[in-house]
Amino acid sequence: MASTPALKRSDSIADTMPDALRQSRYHMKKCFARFVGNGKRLMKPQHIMEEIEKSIEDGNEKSKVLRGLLGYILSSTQEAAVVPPHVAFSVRPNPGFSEFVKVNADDLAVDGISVTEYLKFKEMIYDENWANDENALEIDFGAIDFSSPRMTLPSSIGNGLNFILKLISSRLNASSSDYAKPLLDYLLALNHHGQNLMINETMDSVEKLETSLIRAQSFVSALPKNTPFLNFEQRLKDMGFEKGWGDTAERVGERMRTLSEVLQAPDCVKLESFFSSLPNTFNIVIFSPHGYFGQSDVLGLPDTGGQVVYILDQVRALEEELLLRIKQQGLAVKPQILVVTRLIPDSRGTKCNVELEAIVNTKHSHILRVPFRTDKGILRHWVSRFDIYPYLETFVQDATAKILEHMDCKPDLIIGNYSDGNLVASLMAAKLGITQGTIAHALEKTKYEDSDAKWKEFDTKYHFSCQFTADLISMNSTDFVITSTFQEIAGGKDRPGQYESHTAFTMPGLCRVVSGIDVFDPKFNIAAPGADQSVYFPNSEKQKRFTKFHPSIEQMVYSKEENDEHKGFLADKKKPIIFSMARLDKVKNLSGLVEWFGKNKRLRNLVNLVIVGGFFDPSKSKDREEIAEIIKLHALVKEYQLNGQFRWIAAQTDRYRNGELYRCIADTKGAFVQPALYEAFGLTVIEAMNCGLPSFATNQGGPAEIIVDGVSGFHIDPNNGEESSNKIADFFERCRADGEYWKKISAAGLQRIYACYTWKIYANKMLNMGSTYGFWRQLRKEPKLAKQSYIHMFYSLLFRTLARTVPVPSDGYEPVPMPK
Ligand code: UDP
Ligand code: LCN
Repeated sequence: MASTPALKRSDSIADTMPDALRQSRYHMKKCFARFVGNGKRLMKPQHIMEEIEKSIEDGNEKSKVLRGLLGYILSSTQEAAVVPPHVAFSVRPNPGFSEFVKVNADDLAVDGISVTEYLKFKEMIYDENWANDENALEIDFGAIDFSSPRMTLPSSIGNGLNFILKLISSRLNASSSDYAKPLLDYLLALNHHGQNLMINETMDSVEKLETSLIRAQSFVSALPKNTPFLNFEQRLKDMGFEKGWGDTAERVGERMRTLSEVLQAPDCVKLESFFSSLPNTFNIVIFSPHGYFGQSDVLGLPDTGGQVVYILDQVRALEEELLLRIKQQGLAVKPQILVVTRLIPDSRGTKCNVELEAIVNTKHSHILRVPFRTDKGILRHWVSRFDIYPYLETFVQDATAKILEHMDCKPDLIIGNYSDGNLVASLMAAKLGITQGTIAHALEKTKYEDSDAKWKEFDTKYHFSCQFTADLISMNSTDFVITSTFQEIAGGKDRPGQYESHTAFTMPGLCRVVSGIDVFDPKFNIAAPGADQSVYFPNSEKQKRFTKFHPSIEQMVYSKEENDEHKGFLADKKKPIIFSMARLDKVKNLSGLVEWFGKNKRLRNLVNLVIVGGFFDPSKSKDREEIAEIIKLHALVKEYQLNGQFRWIAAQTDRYRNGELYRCIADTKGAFVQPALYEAFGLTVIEAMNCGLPSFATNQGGPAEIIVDGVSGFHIDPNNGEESSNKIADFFERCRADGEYWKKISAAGLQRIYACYTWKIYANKMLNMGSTYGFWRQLRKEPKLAKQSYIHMFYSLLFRTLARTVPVPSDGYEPVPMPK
């Protein structure tokens, strides 16, 4: 078989395409005539393939063309903007790399074009005047960021921390002690509430630090290893050292040796160990303004899903790691983590109207809620995450005041979540000069086809103009970005990453982004979340099971009665259950799963289907997508006569019972199915796998990385229901034939989780990022300030104007309380 031709990185498309076209000139002339035959349009890969199918009738010829270099180029094409006589191609030969060429359909002449030229071609389709406007607004973060170091290897994408450690170590290595001066200054600035940590001002040169370290090491090494720091604190102070080195003589000695080595001959491992031991993080602010952010009775509400679960688990893991680090630093500091969210007076029975709430299973962490305020007063009710932009500027002002009051100092690290939280985090971090990290969970841009080029169509409903602008601001202002998977950054072979899709795009009539973000920027890091293993553990761990929930779960899944909690019934209780649980968003595709099940007789004979999501009366929902999905589900139940084989359970808010529900499904030897059209990460997938459930999850997005197909679970194609439902049916047939198969997949799923998806690994990575990027931003103060002013201009001139166009309700406010 002929091997697939691949382009070397040195081969440009513009160089190779003319030859490739020449080789199939006759067919290509026909193809290009078809491409341009319908006038201006944006062609997607499937359209390109359809046209090729139609143009080359002879099957042999067609496969010859498609097997060759030309086929490779066309199959790497993301889209093509047709503006007769030209077709402009955006080709993505590898994740993170794009190239642009234009082909003249008349003579097949090929020219390489710049990203700006490509975007202009695209704009010609939607808004010709804008495309031709020489002064159209062009955004180019690359131009302002030209001096920032970049990684080059695709394999290093998402491993930015390592790259930064290498850069720091090469700077420190550059022999002259000038290079170590910033490190000395950084250590001198470390303090807690004004009290010096690590070293004091007597340590006024790098040489002095080096010699003092040698003296101090020789002193501590003579002490018994377990001698508490307090016993020799004064002696170290006399040598210029302060608290923070360690709790025992042994640890202090080790850490001093590490710093000596770092000053002498730094490398990444030593540097990481050094930064992870520094007492520089005690107070963390985590922003998550939208949704109902609470600890109980909130999950399953619109906009309130995995992000809340993620943050609460993250806080617990971070606090645990901080407490351990602080103890080992020999300090008695209480760390504070504040999750800052919106206070919603109309809280629908949740605690979202309470200002301060301690976080369960933590010692010092809280949720702080700050209301949305406008000149009409305090907004009482929930607003969709898509409509949230007009409130954010005032929110950040009010929240900053409350945070400083609560913490009694500036935080050391600010983390944002999702577009709204990241924007707020950027504004606060810039104002106070604090290290910032961002987490998107999901960027909306890739979820909706052509959401950028067709932004005008979407804007009244989704306000993507605000959202994408906000995302660009925070991606560019943050010091580091935490992602859950590689694909979130740079996608896979066929699909660009969520961040990658912000590299270059256009919103005709608004702005042309020629350089939005670079996926080779070392700010990107992958740190995957876990699931709380005290809640989600295997069904085989019988003694730990939450048996008290069994009667209510039995009722919820199997009772014949229909009420506000469940609809439909399961006639045959012996069948395994395939189970899914999600918010009732369109993209979650629960209705797709119900339809696949309805259509697949073989699957219906093998298993029952149970889903958890939304509720049954559309008039009770305020969420546009949820209403449409509810209506669709009712229609599908009727159309496919699902009664007796399908149970629909309303959204569930108790995670302990949910954990037990997954396990009860596993008891039936069932499976979990995650059918989303696109899933950024997919916490339900790791929850199910933790409970020992074999899982089938969408190949579109994060789950494709979580599961190794056929080993620790299965990938399914949400756009091919027939294939997916057959894959599930095959599994259950195989389980019938082979009693061990179910157990094998279940065990491999658990193995995968324990190796890669735990909160302990996450917390350690994240605190190391906070510490290292905190130092890195000091090293790059000037370029950072320059970029900050560009971002500020972008915010003031564009974002603010756009946010003002989002309607705010005319009523539903309460008065702002008088200051105390
Ligand atoms: N969830 C829940 N009840 C529901 C639906 C979802 O408790 O009715 C929980 C689910 O267990 C998971 C989270 O919400 O912890 C959903 O996270 P995921 O990452 O799967 O999706 P997201 O909603 O964040 O898009
Ligand atoms: C948002 C999503 O859409 C999910 O895919 C993630 O699992 C969740 O946030 C937590 O990060």
